[in-house]
Amino acid sequence: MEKDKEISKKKLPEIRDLTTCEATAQMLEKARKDGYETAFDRAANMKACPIGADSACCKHCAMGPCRLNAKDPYGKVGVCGATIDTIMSRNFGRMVAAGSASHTDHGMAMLDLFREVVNGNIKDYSIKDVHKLESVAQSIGIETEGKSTKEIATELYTELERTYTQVDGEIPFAKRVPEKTLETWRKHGIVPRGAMREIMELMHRTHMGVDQDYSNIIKQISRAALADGWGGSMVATEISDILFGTPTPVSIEVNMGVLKENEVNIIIHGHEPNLFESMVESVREPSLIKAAKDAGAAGINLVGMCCSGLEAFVRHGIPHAGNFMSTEAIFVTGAVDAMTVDVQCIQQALAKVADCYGTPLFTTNPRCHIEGAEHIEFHEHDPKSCTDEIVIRAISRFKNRTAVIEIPKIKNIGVHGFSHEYINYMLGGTFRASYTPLNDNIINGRIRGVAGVVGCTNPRMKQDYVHVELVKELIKNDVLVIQTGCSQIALAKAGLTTPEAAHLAGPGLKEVCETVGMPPVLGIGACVDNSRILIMASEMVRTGGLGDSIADLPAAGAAPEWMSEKAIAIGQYFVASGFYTIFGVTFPIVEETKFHKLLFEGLEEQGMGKWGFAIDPYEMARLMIAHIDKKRKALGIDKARERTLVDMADRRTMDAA
Ligand code: SF4
Ligand code: MSK
Repeated sequence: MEKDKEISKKKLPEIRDLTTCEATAQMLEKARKDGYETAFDRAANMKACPIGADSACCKHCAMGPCRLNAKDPYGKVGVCGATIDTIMSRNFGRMVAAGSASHTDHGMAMLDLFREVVNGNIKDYSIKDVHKLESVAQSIGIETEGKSTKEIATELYTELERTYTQVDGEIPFAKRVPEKTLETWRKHGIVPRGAMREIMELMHRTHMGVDQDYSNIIKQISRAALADGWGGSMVATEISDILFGTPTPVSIEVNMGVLKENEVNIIIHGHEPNLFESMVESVREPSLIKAAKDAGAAGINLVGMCCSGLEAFVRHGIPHAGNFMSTEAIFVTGAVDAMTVDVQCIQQALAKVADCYGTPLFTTNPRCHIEGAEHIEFHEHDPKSCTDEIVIRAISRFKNRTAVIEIPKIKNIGVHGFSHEYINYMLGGTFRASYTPLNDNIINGRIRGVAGVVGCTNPRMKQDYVHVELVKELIKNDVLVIQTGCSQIALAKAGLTTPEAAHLAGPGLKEVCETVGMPPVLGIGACVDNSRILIMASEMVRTGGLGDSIADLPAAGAAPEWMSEKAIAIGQYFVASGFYTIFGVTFPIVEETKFHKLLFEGLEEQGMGKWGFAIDPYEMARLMIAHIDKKRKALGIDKARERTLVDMADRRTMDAA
C-alpha cells in the first residue's frame, strides 16, 4: 500500500471531533494507522478560502480574477465595475445552474430509459407500477379512461419531454402547483419553461457583462431552480417509481456492519436506480452465485451507499452501509470486493483508497470516468453485460483478498420508504386515502408542523451530529420530520427511523405516531426525491385548512451539513416554492449586502419563502419552530396548539366540570 507519507507529520484533529458515526470513527482510526489520509484529514489541512466561501470573488473573465472584501463589501468593485451583489448573485446562480443540471440530466436519463422501454427497444426493464403511471398522467391532464398502458405511457413520455425541451410556456408539472403559489410565480415571471432553456439562460445571464442587477438575476435563478424541483427532479422520481416501483415502508439494516466477511461484498454508490436494478438481477444469477461459492464465499452481499442505496433499499430491502462521508472509510474495512459508481457525489479520492485496499473501483456512466478507476460502461439495452462482469471481478477479488479485514460490528434497523402515495394511504386508509388526518392533526395542534431535514454530510462538520441533534429537537417539539438523502441515513444510524423512536417525540406527535404505527421521522428517498416533499406540500394545501399556498403552511426545511451545488439548487426551489429553508456549515453570500437581504427577507415579502442560516442544531431548531409558530398564528390555529399543552391536573379539572 502506498502510504500518504506526510500524514504522520501533520497535526490532525481528534477522531471523536470528526464524526458521531462510530463505524466511520473506527475506520478513520484504522486509516490513520494504515497511513491513509481521508477527506476529514484533508479538510483539516485545507483551510477554506474565506473570499471564496463568501462568493466574493469573480473569475468570469480575464480582466480578473477580482476579489472583493467581505469586511468592506461596498469599498471596491471588480475591474469591470461589477458590485459585490452582482458577483455574489452570479456565483450563486451558477451553483444553482450546476445543481439543477445534475438533477435534470438524471431525470432526462430516466425519461430516455422510459421511452425505450415503452417503445419495446429495452427488454430488461418494464413498467412496474401501472397505477402510478395512470395517476401521474392524470395529474397533468392526460385522459387515461379506455386507453392501454402503452398509449398512456407514450402520451406521458411525449408530455414530460417538454419538462426539458419546452422553449416557451409552463412546464407540465406546473399543473400540480397550488393555484396561489402559481399566481405568485406568474406575478414575478418565474414559472419555468423547459430546464434546458432555463439553465442555458442562467449561464448566459451570468456571463461577463450581461445581467448586472441582482434583483433581476434572482428571477432567472428561481426559474432554473423551479425547473429542477418541479421539473427534472420530479420527472426522475415519478419515472423511477413507474419503472421500478413506488416505495412502501420496509425495515432495513444500515451501517457498516452489513458487510459480511465470508461473502463477496459489492457496493453501489451514486444516484441512478437503473444500475442498481440490474445489479440486483446479477447477484441473483445462479451461475454467479455458484462461482462465488466455488471461490469459497458463502454468497454475494449487495449493499448500497449514498443515494443509490436509498433508491434500492426501499424497493428491494437491500442493506445500506452509510452516507457520503463514509464512502471513503468503508474501503478501510478491507472487506469491499468491488465498488461500482454512476454519477454525483463520488469523491475522486475513492480511486486512491480503493487502490490502497486492493479493491476494484468501477465507473459505469459515460458522464463519469475517474482517473485510476476502471470503466465498464453500463448500457441499458444490455445492462447485465456490465453488472455481471463486475460481479465476476468482485468474486475474483474475494478469492485473492490480501487486505486485513476489520468490519465494525455496528448495525441499525430503520423503517424507510414513505412515498407521498404511502403517506396518503397510511393516514387515510385504502378507502379514504387522503391528507385530511395529517391536516387535522396539525390544525388541532397534536402535530405542530412539518420539517424537511435533508442533504449531505460534510467533513467541515462533525459527521451526522447536526442532522441528529436537529431532528431530535424538532420531534421533541411535536414537529413531524420528513427526510431525504444522506441525512436520512444519519438518522437511521441513530435509531430514529423506527416506530419505537416515537418515545422521543413530544406528546402530540407521539400520540399520532403510536396510533398510526409510524416513526416520527419519515425517510422518503434520495436527494432527487425532494420533489416528493413538494408534492406532499401541494397535497396539504389542496386538502384544506392550512392556507392557500405552500408559503402558508406551518413547515420549514433544513440542509444542516450540505456540501453540493445540488443542495443549493434544492434550497432555492424550496424557497421559491414557499418554504423557510435553513442551511448550516457556511452560507456562500456576504451578510449585510443587498443580495443577502433579498434571499433572507425580500423573497418572503414577495410571497415566497426565505433562506436562513445557522450552524448550531439547537439554534436551527429554534428558528424553524419559531417560523412554524408564526405560520400557525397567521392561520389562526395557534390557540388550538395551546389547548394540547394542558397538563393532567387541568384535564381532571375539565373532566370534572
Ligand atoms: Fe472581474 Fe468583472 Fe471580469 Fe468578474 S467579470 S473577473 S468582476 S472584471
Ligand atoms: S448523495 S447531494 S451527499 S444528500 Fe444524494 Fe448525499 Fe448530498 Fe450527495
